[in-house]
Formats: sequence, C-alpha cells, structure tokens
Amino acid sequence: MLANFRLLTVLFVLLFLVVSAAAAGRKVIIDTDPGTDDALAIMLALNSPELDVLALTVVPGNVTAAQGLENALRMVSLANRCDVLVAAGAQHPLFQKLITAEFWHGKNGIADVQLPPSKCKADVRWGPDLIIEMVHAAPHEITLVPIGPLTNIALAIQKDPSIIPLVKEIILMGGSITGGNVNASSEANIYNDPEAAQIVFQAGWPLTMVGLDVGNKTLLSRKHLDELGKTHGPVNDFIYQVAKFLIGLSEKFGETGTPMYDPLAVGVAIDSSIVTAPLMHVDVETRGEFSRGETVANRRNENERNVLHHFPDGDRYVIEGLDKVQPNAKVCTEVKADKFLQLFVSRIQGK
Ligand SMILES: [Ca+2]
Repeated sequence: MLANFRLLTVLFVLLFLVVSAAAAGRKVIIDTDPGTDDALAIMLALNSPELDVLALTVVPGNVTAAQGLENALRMVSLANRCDVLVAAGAQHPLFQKLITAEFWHGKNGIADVQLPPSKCKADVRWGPDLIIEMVHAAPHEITLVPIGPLTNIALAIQKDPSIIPLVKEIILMGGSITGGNVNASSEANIYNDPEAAQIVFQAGWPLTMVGLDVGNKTLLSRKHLDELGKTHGPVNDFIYQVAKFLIGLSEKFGETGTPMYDPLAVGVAIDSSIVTAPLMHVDVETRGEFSRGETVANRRNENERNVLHHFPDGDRYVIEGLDKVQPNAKVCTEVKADKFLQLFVSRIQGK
C-alpha cells in the first residue's frame, strides 16, 4: 500500500514536471535590430505561451546599436517584462560599414512612436557572451531567433564553437531565393553583414530560413488594423500605431499591406506547420559584382561534376556526372498567411 502511494507520488511529481515544462514554452533568444517589424515580432513572442523569451540581444541594422538597445529596453518595459534580459552586442558589421534604415522604420526605428522611458535595465554582459552562457546553461533547449543582421550570432559561434551542437535550432529572418529588397539580388539583413551570414549558414546546425519570399506573402492589412483598433492596452495600442505606420508606408508604394518579415520568424518558432520549408543548400555570396549578400540556394541539392581532360584539339572540361550537395537549411517557400495573421492579431488584442 505504502509502495503504491510512493509510486503514485512519484508519478504525480513527474506529471507536474512534464506539464510545467510544457507550459513554460520553448526557450528562445531573439537577436534583433529593433526596428518596426522587430517590434511586431517581439510583442508577438512576449505574448505567446508557446515561447519562453529568455533574452533580447541587440544588433545594429535598421538602427544603430545604441538606438536599438534603447528601443528594446522600452519595449520590454512597456510589456511589463523586465524578466527578459536585454543585452547590447556588436556595434557594427564584421567587415563593412553599417547601413541603417530610418527611411523605412522612422527616425527612432519604431515608427516615431515615443514610448515611455524603460523601467528595465540592460544586462551588463555583451550579447554574444550572453548567448554563449545561456546555451551552456540549457543545452539542447534554446532556439535562436535572429531577426536582424547575423553579426552577433556569428561572433558568438566564432568565440565559442562548442555551442553549435548545443543550440536546439535557429530560425532566422533573412535572405531570399527570388530576388532582393536592397537591390536585385539581396535581402537587407544578409546584405548588412554577408560574412556573418555565411558563417551562420555554414555552422552545421538545424537552420530555418524565413526569407523575403514568404514574408511578401504575409501581408498585414487595414482589415487587421481595424481589428487591433477595437481593443486596447499598452502593447495593443503601440502595435496599432506601428502597424498603421507600416501599412501607410506600404500603400505609398502601391501595396495593400505590410509584409510580416520578422514576426513570421517568431510565428515559425510558435508553430512550424504554418510554413512549407524544403531542404536546400544555401550559401551567402560574399564577393559577387551584383550579388554580394545574396542567399544562393541549390534547389536540387546537386552540382554537375566537371572534369578537365586533355584532347588532341585542346583542353576542356567534360561533365561526368552529378555530385550530391548536403542541404544546410530549411527554406520557407509557402505560408498559411491568413492563419498566421489571425494568430498575430489574437495575441496582441487587449494586451
Ligand atoms: Ca529586424
């Protein structure tokens, strides 16, 4: 009888641990250059029970590192989430000058919305160090969600490559396999630090690329804005203003809504079934005359094998077969856009 009671107690404790672990959600670190669509992504993450946001690490991109840190701190404060660590990281890309995007994001990077000063303080650790420490503290549990240039992530794995197999997976916003937004070939996050991106893509960890392609199929429109306008709360009202700015901007350029680039990466972390993501080998072009920063994806995962031969009439290469190329990324190509947009609106409403 006593043995049965003990067994039951152990079972209950185990059940409690399993349930509480599930309730805590997937541990994520968001590396961000906030940023209007970063703001939407961060607020989606902070209000989704599927995710346990441990930290925001800040990278320069849409805005400078200093402005990005300030925006991140004000946003976690607005959401009443000083428990989420916020850390400054790199101050510039690895090998090139920073390109900021106030043109698209407003002077302060968050649609010129003036948020109250932050009640939360920045963590003293450097962003890449914080990533390294957190991954070692929770091996195989942490998902990295970079939604800016990949500078911080590259610095972290260069400083401590032993974290690579300890990261659960990496779901990043960046790249495109159908042309860019900076120019004909390149997407902004990758273009802002191509060398860092190539390091991250070749690291050999489970990587999902949420690129421009699917972002452009996921448009937040006036219909969604009206839904957000029906409810209120500090986060709700902030996101309403940011979304209104972005939708207005998209209309100026003849579109019917704003692409949810960064939020979709968070959406994939919440529920990967919203996207179709075939395996491909992706390299980042770091040299090309017209294509620096392009994510070059091999859709067939094979290359022709060209072998040099010497013939009486001269030397030439002859195709002798095909060599397999190992995929290194799941590349999102399709998205259940309506489902995701409804999820986004429902998570923000009333918050
Ligand atoms: Ca971003």
